[in-house]
Amino acid sequence: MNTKTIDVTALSARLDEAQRTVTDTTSLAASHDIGIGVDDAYRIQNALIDRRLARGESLVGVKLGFTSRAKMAQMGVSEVIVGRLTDTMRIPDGGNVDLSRFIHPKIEPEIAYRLARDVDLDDPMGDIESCVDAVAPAMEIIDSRYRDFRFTYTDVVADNTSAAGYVIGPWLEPQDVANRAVRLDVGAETVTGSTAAILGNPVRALHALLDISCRRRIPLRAGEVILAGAATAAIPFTAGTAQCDIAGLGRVTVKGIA
Ligand code: OOG
Ligand code: MG
Repeated sequence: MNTKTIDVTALSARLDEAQRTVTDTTSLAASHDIGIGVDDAYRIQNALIDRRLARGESLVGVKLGFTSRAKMAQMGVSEVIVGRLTDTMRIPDGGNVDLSRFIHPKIEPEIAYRLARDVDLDDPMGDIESCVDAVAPAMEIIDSRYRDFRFTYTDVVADNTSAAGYVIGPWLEPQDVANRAVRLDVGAETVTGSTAAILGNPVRALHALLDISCRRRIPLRAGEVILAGAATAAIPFTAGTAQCDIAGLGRVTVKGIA
């Protein structure tokens, strides 16, 4: 019988330290002599979030990852993942962010939903769409704590899905956001795509989230934000303005300060 267990405390401390000291670390899987399963990875993520909450941060939402093929192909991971957003990750629309906070930040275009009501985690077939009261164009700053953004599926779950920052544009009435043109400009780099890349329709990200949240007991509370996952591959976030335009939803910007 294998009596070894994963040291959740030590592994979460390592990722927390990497984030706080802006120093990359190596794959947990590679440095662990026994496999880290998906359940373990979410336990490490929980412990990591608990450390942040103990320092006074508060939970403000959740994010999905790998809901588009562009992201799956870019990172070599093909299953939807969920991470948490805290208040210190929020950057106001049009605001500045100090890039020295991050190890090797990238930015990606997202759709944000807002919850008006708590979601019942005992009803995986529940109507999560009816809990949403607003939708907005958004961007996510991702900053893997792993060297060169190289990780396994369980590594990235443990690392709170590379979550590092987010910015949300003007909130609008809930609406069908399928097939909207997406454009992200960062300095001389531009990436274009469609919201259709997000599981065919970003609303499916809500259903995927409900399924994972019910299984993993990830609370979804009134007032929280949901990032549905990037529609395109991420691009390096260099100094200057990053701007995301989503047809019919409008624009969101953030300025990276070197
Ligand atoms: C993981 C985060 C993926 C998305 O929108 O697909 C993600 C990563 O790419 O480092 O946030
Ligand atoms: Mg993302």
